Amino acid sequence: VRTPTPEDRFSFGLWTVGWTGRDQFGDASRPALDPWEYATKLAELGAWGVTFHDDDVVPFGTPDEEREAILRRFRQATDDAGLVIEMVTTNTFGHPVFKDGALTSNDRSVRRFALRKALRNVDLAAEVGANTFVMWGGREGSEYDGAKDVGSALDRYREGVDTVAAYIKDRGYDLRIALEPKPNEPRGDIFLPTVGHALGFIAQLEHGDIVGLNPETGHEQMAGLNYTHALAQALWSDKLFHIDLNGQRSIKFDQDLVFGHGDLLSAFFTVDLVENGFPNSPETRRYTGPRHFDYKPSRTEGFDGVWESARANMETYLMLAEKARAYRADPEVQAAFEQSGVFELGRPTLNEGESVADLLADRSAFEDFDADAAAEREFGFVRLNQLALAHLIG
Ligand code: 3MF
Ligand code: MG
Ligand code: MG
Ligand code: MG
Repeated sequence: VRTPTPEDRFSFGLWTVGWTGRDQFGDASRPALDPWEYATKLAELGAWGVTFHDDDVVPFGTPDEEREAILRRFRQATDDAGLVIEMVTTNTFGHPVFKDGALTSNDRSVRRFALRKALRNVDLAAEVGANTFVMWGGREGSEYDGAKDVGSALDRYREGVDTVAAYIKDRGYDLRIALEPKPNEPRGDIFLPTVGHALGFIAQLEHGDIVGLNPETGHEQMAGLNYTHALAQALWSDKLFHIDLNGQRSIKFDQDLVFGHGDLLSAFFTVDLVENGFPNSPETRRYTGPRHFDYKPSRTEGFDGVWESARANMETYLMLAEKARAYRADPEVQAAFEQSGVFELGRPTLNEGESVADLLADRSAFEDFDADAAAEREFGFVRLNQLALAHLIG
């Protein structure tokens, strides 16, 4: 597989390679490097961009002057390495002040603090040239149903996101918000648990036009859902602003494995969608954002393993992209699409200009329709899937 180049637009969160291995049950298994060291190394590996939480670069509570100095040093390093800072996000989950949430904490003073933290970070995001501002509300949620007025919590969530969006517009920043759904962990239940919930929420916003989604592979799969379908619906809704690629093996804790190290066939179809678009509308509905990884180098790995795992994400993606291209171009696959009705689904159900009255008058559609005969159609989906599998492992 070729080495990744900036044209591939691979990007990584600093907190991915920067994870020191501290988990619920154990201490760090690796030391922490300085943020600029991670950035430089990622560029060497062929990454195009980096992303970060405010606190990944400037530790929580750092005085302003020191903050400026750290940010200058970091930006010097990314500039020198030719890295783009494509997305910035806010840590509203780490400090214990956020233990009951940030924008939806029952404590109003915490909500105001969280908003200020996010707004300050919006300024930073614009300053470093990011186009996307991800909001992952990891602590927005509850363990006990009686402890949260969910109606009020959603009011406050809307108030918070709308305030941030209004601020972005007011300042004229070239920035869009991407909400990141997750069903649980660290809260027992997190608000906006899936892409579908988040789309419903966005529809209730005043400034929803600049609010979209950052779906993560593992987050949808933790809920037993189909990540590729989640991307597809977000894309269909013009809300696929950003993606977090990683690997997850079924419904369990958030594993953050390397992309492809979870459900590989699903990863193949994810890449197929991102690279090739919908079979019936490949040009018009397309994801054009970065190929962003949000994974964790396993706790068993030292720094060799950290860099190897970062490389593995990109390598997997490139291998799958190659295979997905061959899959779509394969005449046998195209024939199987035809037989399967994949193209037929692209055709509107009603004829052009046909009214409901026309449909009701069409006896062939109902009265004379031979349901039993139609039921005999073979779709050939298994063969189609086997062709995908053959491309994947062949
Ligand atoms: C947690 C996550 C987060 C978000 C990040 C926003 C720490 O499961 O996925 O990573 O991705 O906060 O980008
Ligand atoms: Mg995650
Ligand atoms: Mg995850
Ligand atoms: Mg994520």
